[in-house]
Amino acid sequence: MTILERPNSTLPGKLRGLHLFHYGAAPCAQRVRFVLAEKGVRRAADVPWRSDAAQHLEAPPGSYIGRPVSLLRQENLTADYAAIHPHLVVPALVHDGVLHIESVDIMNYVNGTLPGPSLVPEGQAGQLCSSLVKRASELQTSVRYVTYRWSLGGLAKLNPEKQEELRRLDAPDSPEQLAEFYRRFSNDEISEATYADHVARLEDGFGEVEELLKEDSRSWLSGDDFSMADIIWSVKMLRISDAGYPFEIKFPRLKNWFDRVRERPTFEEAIGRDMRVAGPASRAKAAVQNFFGRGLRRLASE
Ligand SMILES: N[C@@H](CCC(=O)N[C@@H](CS)C(=O)NCC(=O)O)C(=O)O
Repeated sequence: MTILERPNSTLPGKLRGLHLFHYGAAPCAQRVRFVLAEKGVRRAADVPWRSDAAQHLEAPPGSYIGRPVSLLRQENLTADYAAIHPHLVVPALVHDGVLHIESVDIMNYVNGTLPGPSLVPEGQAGQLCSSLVKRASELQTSVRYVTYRWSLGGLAKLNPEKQEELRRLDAPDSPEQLAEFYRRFSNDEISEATYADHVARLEDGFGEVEELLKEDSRSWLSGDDFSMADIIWSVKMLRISDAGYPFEIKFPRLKNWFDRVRERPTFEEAIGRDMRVAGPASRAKAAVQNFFGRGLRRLASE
């Protein structure tokens, strides 16, 4: 469990109930929202993420307050947000004044602490679920590379002043090393071979899951019950699929499983409604890149 005992901001300490600092299209936040939805926690109206107005401090019982931090507008790369999350990423969850970071830890915390069906099965299925979650979270960095290269592109580049500001804001011991990533990305220092390597790593991971789905007629990734493994892999697949990767050709069983995940009302509640603009925009860009032979489809067919 990753708890920040003494955040630099006084805001988390003032919040009661559940508050989620998140972003609609961010897979790391989507997986936490998906867990919350599966646990039956309702989504109250969003409030501005910095707000400490009296009416925004207390989440109604059985609900969480969303505090969207726009990654598009780079609100995460600000001193105010660094005071909440020193690694400058979403999500962060506050529960009764206690600040939690790291999405997988948050998923486990929500699953273990709140009532509702457990999203980690018992026994062998539970072990499989945990190893699938671990494998997916190891691939998070590769998702970042693919997203920046094929979905965000020039939009996400920072000018030299902003790069320097970010270098000062980022915690030197941050496991994300976001300032360094942005510096290399913004100055075109990441080679095409590096990007291709991250695509290959993701393909290895998706290939393992495809094999698992070949084994028997399992309903969900870890067995009969929908679990944390389905949540983490489906949001990863959504991101890479929207970036133009042809899952239907390369991994048809995964595509089939994913279509079933999407049918869950909790998927719509946690993810679908946030992706009404971002999803089509990302897919349109991916389609153009694929049309001109510069998209993920080219790497997939090699
Ligand atoms: N290890 C972190 C990683 C979180 C992360 O990478 N979040 C991404 C969104 S999925 C982010 O906020 N990126 C900020 C940026 O790219 O500027 C976790 O799992 O919570």
